[in-house]
Amino acid sequence: MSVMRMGHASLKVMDMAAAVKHYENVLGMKTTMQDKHGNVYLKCWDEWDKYSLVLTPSDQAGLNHVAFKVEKDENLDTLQKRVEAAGIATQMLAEGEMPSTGRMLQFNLPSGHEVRLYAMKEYVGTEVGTSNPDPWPDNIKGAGAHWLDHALLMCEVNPETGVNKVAENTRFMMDVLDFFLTEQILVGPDGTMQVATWLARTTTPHDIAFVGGPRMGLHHIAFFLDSWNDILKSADVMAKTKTRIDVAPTRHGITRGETIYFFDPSGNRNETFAGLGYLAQRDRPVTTWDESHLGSGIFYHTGEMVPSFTEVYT
Ligand code: M3P
Ligand code: FE
Repeated sequence: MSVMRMGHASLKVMDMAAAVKHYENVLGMKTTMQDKHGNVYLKCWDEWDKYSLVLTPSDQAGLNHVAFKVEKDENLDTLQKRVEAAGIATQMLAEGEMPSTGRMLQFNLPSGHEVRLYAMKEYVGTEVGTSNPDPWPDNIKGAGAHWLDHALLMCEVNPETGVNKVAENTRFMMDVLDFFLTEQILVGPDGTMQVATWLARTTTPHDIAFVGGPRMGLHHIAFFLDSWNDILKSADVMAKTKTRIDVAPTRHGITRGETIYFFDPSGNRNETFAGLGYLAQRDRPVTTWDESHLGSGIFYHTGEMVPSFTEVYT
């Protein structure tokens, strides 16, 4: 066991006050720390480490990096050798480079997205604690997201030039970081072009996903909710707070997740995602969606793709 789960996402935002208000009031996160560079750190009520989201001031939206937590500090040395052996340059960032966080192994995926792996982050505990806890705390705000669940990264895919960063990333995540593939979309004349993949290290259907597009970027970060009812309530919260909704509550065929997509004030897409979907086991057969079932894979109810959904991203 080395990579355990997604640890945090670091996002660029253009208006820090508006962004903090969004993540606090709509998602229900709490600010746990700010640093001298103006970065703000937040966590969800059911998370025990100091932060799962870092907001950094910028003149544009987008992703700085995604980070995964590994089980032991020594895993970082083993993984550094494996990543380098795969032909990818790495850097070991010293402890404290990010506050309350141990050393981090930094590198870029074949798609160009920056990834960081770390083993240590300051433990602060969940809002209900570990001693005879209640099922939820009294001070829940907004959607009351439990935890940061997954990220979906857009990767360059160009059938004309043969560039397929979805396939390259997927191979890397499986061969080097020991992720397993749960679902994929295969298209093209002979149905072999891998244009989207869902991969896991935990027992949920995905911890990271890659979808092909004209350029690399961030499609969304997703937060976990318990149930369909919580998804509908989160839509109410979005209406009340005038949050821009991208896709109204529906279900994914892929992963079986119940979902709603919306934007933070800078235009970074968020998702609230409910339900386990299924228990993802390492020996589970890979689910494949073909080109003619793409629509229902993504939006199961209508079975239709929404063009802006894959065209608009940061
Ligand atoms: C999810 C998910 C796209 C599909 C998205 C699916 C961008 O977000 O959580 O399964 O096509
Ligand atoms: Fe998602």
